[in-house]
Amino acid sequence: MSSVSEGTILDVRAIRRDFPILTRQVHGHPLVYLDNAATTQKPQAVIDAELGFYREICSNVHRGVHELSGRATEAFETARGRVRRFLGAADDHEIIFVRGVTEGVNLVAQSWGRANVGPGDEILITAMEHHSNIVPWQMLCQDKGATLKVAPINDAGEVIPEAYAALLGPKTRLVAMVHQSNSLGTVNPVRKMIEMAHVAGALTLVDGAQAVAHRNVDVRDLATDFYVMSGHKVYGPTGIGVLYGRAELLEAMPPWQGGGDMILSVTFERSTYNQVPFKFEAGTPNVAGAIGLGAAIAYLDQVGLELAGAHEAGLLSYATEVLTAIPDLRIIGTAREKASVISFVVDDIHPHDIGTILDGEGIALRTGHHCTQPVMDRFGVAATVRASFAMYNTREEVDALAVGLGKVIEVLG
Ligand code: 7TS
Repeated sequence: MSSVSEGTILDVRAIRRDFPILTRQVHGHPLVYLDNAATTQKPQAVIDAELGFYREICSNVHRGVHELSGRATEAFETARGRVRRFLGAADDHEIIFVRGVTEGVNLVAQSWGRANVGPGDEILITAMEHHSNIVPWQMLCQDKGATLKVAPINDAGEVIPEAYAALLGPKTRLVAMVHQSNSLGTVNPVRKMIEMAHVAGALTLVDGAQAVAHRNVDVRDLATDFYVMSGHKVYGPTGIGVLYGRAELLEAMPPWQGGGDMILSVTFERSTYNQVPFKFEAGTPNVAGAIGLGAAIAYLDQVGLELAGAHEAGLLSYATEVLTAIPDLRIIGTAREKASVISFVVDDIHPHDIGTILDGEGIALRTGHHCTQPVMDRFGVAATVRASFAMYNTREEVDALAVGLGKVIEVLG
């Protein structure tokens, strides 16, 4: 790995050299990758870690006595330890490997939820949740006769504190909240929101899909009961993610999926279950993915998330300044606390047309509802164009976006 961050400024050029894909051309132009909220690119260290598993130690985990299985198990559990430190959890047993945020939320809704939520109970979410932090709760509430409550947001895209407080009550069993919105960029005051939820007697789940790539997260400092993240948004592989849960909650929760590795003993009459985290990891896990995620975390440790976050904050304010100067462009999401995402619409031009023309210039960004349809409804738009930044992006790429938008407006405006 060539990148080293010295002092207080990120060495972006060195970092870019660590990401092989960034040198490729798209439609005859250098790739300008601004779709990091959908997924980030992978450094060579992560690619090597996945490849290394398949080339050197490929085998199943927790079951073989042979050398390769022992090595694979050790690498898999080392990755779990890295995730534990990354999230500030107390114990490796509190780290459950899942496919990603979507699976993590579904696990909590189906396991904890089905055991603890009943008729008349309430689950509270915010109006800026990703569909993966809405639909699993909706399904649970429908099954159990519970009610889904939604904390509204203001015109800037911030949760309205008084409304949030008013919705918390003795019936609230759990509050599920996004740490950082993928479509607005809003960073929620989750520490305060968690504290308020606990005072009301509710548990909390934080969707950290976006947040963990841009800031240091400490689940014990936040005092959250559950925290979920996806590996692929934090420079790691796809198909691997993490559910953090407080040990005593996880121990009390029933298993969700049944199968190999999650049991202690099985007869046709009954089965007994393994301890956490294995109780929640039925079947052969994504071993290579977990090892790749461990490598991504090691890479981030070396770069320093604080430096990366500061660099991205600089890009966001520069992009905000540049895009604000474009006539007829409206930024959706203007929260005071905002990170790495800029969503916008341009009068009378469909976001998909903007995305297609920009793609022709080698600029990759996302257009659509970003799996947050209620956010689109709240702002009265069907879709937005979204540029989202990672630590390897540059001001020159923001300039390229502005030039590209100039062309779009010339052609379609
Ligand atoms: N929560 C948030 C805040 C997200 O941004 C996403 C993915 C998810 C949950 C789901 O994560 P997954 O890894 O389980 O799919 N967001 C996006 C996006 O903004 N564009 O593509 C995926």
